[in-house]
Amino acid sequence: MNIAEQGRRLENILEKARRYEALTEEDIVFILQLRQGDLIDKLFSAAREMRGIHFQDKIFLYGFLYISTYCRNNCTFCFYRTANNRSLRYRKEESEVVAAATALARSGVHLIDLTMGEDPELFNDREHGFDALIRLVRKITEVTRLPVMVSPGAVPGPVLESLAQAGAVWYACYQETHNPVLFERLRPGQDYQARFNAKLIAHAYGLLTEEGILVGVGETSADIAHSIEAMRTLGAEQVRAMKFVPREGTPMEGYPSPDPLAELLIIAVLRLVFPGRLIPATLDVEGLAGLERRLEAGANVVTSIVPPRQGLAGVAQSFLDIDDARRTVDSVLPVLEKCGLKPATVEEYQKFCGGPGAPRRGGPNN
Ligand code: SAM
Ligand code: MD0
Ligand code: SF4
Repeated sequence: MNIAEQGRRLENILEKARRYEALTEEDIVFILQLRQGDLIDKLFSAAREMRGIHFQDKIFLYGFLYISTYCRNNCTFCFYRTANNRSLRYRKEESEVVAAATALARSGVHLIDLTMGEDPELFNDREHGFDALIRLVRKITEVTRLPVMVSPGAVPGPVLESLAQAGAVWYACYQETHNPVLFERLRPGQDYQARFNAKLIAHAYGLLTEEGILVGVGETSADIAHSIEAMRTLGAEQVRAMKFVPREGTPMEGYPSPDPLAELLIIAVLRLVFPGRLIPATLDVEGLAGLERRLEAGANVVTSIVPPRQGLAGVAQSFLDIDDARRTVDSVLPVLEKCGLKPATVEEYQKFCGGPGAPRRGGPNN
């Protein structure tokens, strides 16, 4: 296809998206292979236009607390895999988590994300294994009065029910890929279907769900199109793409660092396909320096805001920008302003995720 034909093809796809028509697998694959600056600008501009229709200039800000870095699993991409003896390990006390969440809430975030490895202290097959997490969710909800997201891995159904009863609003659990063969390479020994089902069960208990894919781990463009279809089937209210960061001490340590454009193109496609859903711009991959690009590609949530100097780590990047306070609300605000955006109010966020006028869970795609 010559350049003029590519331009026409892209314009057709963007027009389809503006009419809320479903994009085909071929449309998505076509967008993912774009490498020409002016066409990519058109794509990102259409993604921002769709974001504006649904969210105006309002951006949501998520505080992130990695409360335990112990994990029973051996995901090949993850620094915190059980076999990595170079990984930093800690397990925060309830009082430390409450203090950090309070500081985040005061700083102006809209949500607190409690993330952890599949910590053997909780995943111990004992009846009350998850009680401490359930208590913590109740406490953080009470103290901060903000919606809480839990990212505890693939937990059993009854635990999801208890987390919902304790006040959790969101359950985040990323499949990474919807190609079961690639899944087995990334998450060896883990049950593909059980991980996916956990999100369906979470929905049934009234939790909102976040689904996500890892970018640059050997997937094809068709795999990505298939993941987008799976996100639609799931009805995930928040959908993410995150570039893989090779980490020391892991089997994927020497894997080539992926092309940064790939994540941005996927963010834009997600915005075209799911214009009214939440799409993160994470600080956890390229830190503050990577925020503007992600917002310009159509993201509308800044994630991985971490309180500095409290001994808290990131996931894909353990330390980047944390202790020099570049992953804070104050550091993010000038970037929003530069993009012509501003933070939403807490009330506006709560309207999206549970207050009166919120979209029905598992409801229409847009
Ligand atoms: N342990 C829970 C789980 O796996 O669902 C929750 C936390 S896990 C650390 C959160 C996500 O971080 C993973 O699902 C993966 O998408 C992302 N992640 C982990 N290591 C990464 C890396 N090296 N590069 C990019 N993303 C990574
Ligand atoms: C992020 N480091 O948003 C966080 C994490 C887990 N729910 C989120 C991957 O980038
Ligand atoms: Fe554990 Fe999550 Fe890392 Fe996998 S991605 S090793 S489950 S912390």
